[in-house]
This record gives sequence, C-alpha cells and structure tokens, in this order.
Amino acid sequence: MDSLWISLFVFTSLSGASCEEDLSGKVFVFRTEPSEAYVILKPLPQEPLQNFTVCLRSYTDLTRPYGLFSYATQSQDNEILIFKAKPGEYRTYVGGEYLSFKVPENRFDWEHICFGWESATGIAEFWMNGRPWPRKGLKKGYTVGAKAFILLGQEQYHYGGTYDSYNSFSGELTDVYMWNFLLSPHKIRSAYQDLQLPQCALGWKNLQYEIKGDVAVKGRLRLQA
Ligand SMILES: *[C@@H]1O[C@H](CO)[C@@H](O)[C@H](O)[C@H]1NC(C)=O
Ligand SMILES: [Ca+2]
Repeated sequence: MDSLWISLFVFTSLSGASCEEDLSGKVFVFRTEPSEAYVILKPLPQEPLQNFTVCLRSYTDLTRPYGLFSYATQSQDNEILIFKAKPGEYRTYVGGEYLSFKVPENRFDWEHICFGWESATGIAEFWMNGRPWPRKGLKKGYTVGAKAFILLGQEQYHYGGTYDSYNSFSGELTDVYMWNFLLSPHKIRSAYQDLQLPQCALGWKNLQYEIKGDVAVKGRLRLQA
C-alpha cells in the first residue's frame, strides 16, 4: 500500500464511502428490484491468477438472471463471473467462456456456492452448500488477468463500467471470499459452515469495499433459532 492509496482510503473512509471491515454476521442487502446498485471490492489483484476459488452466500426470491460476482479486466469483461441464469442454473465464467451447473430450484433458502478453477488441468469445481458437483473443465492453460475491477450485484459489460439492471442482484449477499488457489474440500466445507478459513486478500472478515447505490449493511437474520 503506498501513501497515496492510504490517504485516499482515509479520505473516503471519513466520507463514509469506502471501508475495510470485519463483516462477520453481516450481510449486504440490495434493496431495490431491479437495482442500479453494486459493491466494489478492493484491493485490485496485482498478480495474474493460475488458480482461484471464489465463495459467497446469497438469498433472494429472484427468478430472472442475475450477476453475483463480476471480475472484469480491460481485455475481458467476463474474466471471472458467477451468474445465476435461472433458478435451476448457475453459470461460471473464466476468460469469457462458461460452464453451466444445474441446481435444485425453489429451495428458497440461502445458497452457499464456491467456484474453483486451476489452469494446469482446466478443472473447474462447483460446490453448493458444502457439496461438490461433478467437476467440469474449461480454459486449460489460461491465465486470469490481473488489475481486475471486481464488483458484487451486477454483471459488468465493460471493465469498471456499464451493466444492465435486468441482470442485477436483489436480495442478500454475505460471506464473500476469493483465494488465489484451489481451496481444499475440507476448507470449502469450512466456508459453508462459516468456520476458520485460510488467509486471503479478499475476504468477508477484512473486506475493503465501496457501496454504490442502494445497498445496506445489516445483521444476518437466521432462518432457525
Ligand atoms: C496452481 O496450481 C497448480 C496445480 O495445483 C500448481 O502446480 C501451481 O504451482 C499453482 N500456481 C500458482 C501460481 O500458485
Ligand atoms: Ca459481462
């Protein structure tokens, strides 16, 4: 972190626009439908990625398509994208190509998902609520670009830019993490159960973020006592 960044960070923190926070037990509530809002995640990763895992937990009654996690670079807007195409299908993108994972519909509950990928084999893992789906593969040998613009709640059409609110997320989002390696099955189950996790640059317990638009940070409501 250089001093310019620190002063910018302090300045924006004071203005309430940007913060680094331990968000344990909290959620982002995207209140409107459709929504123009999104949450920018920082810091920008400075290294290209050969392996990664992204985990997050969401809760919504939307049946239209929506973007959850959008990692865009200057040259590829769908560098990494987690997109719910319909109630029974997630699409996970790497380098502009996607895999489709069929999931149960109408569960009406929180959905915890992890998407992991490794370049060496192109193997992609999709986990939902602590269970692995049959592995698939894409973009073997590819390197995910650095200096990405990462946001939650929209699907970027261009780096840092336009999106279509028809693909916006409305509902609740929590427990967002990204690692630059494939998380072990044991740790993916830990992520699902919200237990101790390996250090990461982008994590819910030390999240640097900036809210754009109508998103509130609130305590998580438990479904059961
Ligand atoms: C990515 O994963 C592969 C296979 O697990 C490993 O050999 C390689 O060193 C990893 N690359 C980086 C940059 O961590
Ligand atoms: Ca896109």
